[in-house]
Amino acid sequence: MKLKEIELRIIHLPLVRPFRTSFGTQTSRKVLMVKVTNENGTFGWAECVAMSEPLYSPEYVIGCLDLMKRFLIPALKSKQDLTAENVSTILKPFLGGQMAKAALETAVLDAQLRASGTSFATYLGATKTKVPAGVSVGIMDTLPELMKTVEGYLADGYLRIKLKIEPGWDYEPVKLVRETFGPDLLLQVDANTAYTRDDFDLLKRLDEFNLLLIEQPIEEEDILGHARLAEYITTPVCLDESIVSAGVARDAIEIGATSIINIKPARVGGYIEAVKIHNVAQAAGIPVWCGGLLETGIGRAANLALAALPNFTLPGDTSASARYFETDTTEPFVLVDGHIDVPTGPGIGVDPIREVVDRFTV
Ligand code: OSB
Ligand code: MG
Repeated sequence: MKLKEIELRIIHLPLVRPFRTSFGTQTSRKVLMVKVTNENGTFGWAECVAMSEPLYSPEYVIGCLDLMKRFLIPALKSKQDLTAENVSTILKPFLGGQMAKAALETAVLDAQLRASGTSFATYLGATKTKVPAGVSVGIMDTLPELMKTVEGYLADGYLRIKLKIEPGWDYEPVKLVRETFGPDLLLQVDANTAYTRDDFDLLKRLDEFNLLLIEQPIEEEDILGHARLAEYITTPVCLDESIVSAGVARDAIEIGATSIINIKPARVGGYIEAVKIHNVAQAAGIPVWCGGLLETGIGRAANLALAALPNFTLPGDTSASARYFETDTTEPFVLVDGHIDVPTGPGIGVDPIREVVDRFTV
């Protein structure tokens, strides 16, 4: 294909409740939306999941916008024979920018698949028609508030609870949730790099709660540190921030730093790289699950397709629209018996609601 036009817009959606992690509190979601249109008139949509500030990853919304406008889009626009499969090669000379690159690749892939009448699920190799949903629970001011929130999510039907932790909000909340909701609750924790190599004894105390996993306890560059921790504790270590490519995933698995992987397509440059990580992990007997970055329906639709691949054997952070937004950019994704249906239409299988997108555009 040859790109004719690219529309970039930033929308600003309020979150239904603040989401606090070890790196900060979010009360709203600024999303950079991308629409590509080809010379033959077919179009594709994607959202860039970078946050407003570079706190989870070095990328941030305005930085992505600048990177796209200045470097990435001109490179793609100059190609006569653009395909989703060659986007990453074309953009490779520009270092970093995985989230910006992922958004562009995904929009091109959406256009390509809409044109051929193929769904993301089929293209990526999905084997399921619905996926089990977990939910990520932020850090709260008080334990009663946490109990009420978890209780609400379990009543909604979520099949797995992930608690955000940080020093000072770890042993006690995890203990209380485990004791209150019982040994059968699928429970895991996510530290977003809040601990250090000096905290291994503290993290070992979590072993008694039979957690599914502990996600990214220490800093992202310290893969060897995670391997040491994995030897020291019984809770399986799961990397998120550290896994930026299939090559890093291969190495992290080999040195024993991760026995489960959280795959976020945007963190690794797109869905094509995400499938490579899925395959690397599968070959090594390492299960994966699909993470989230507070996506609106446009991003969520594609994540659900990815989460339907066979080695995604744990519930993901692919929650229902209502977990995040009063009004979503698409028809809302809903939970049915703790599962969300994988879209089946061409491309990502959903369309942005133009009126909503226009209303929230800043
Ligand atoms: O580490 O998984 C994470 C949200 C923003 C940034 C990082 C993370 C998260 C989540 C929420 O845990 C996942 C979601 O529900 O989209
Ligand atoms: Mg995480």
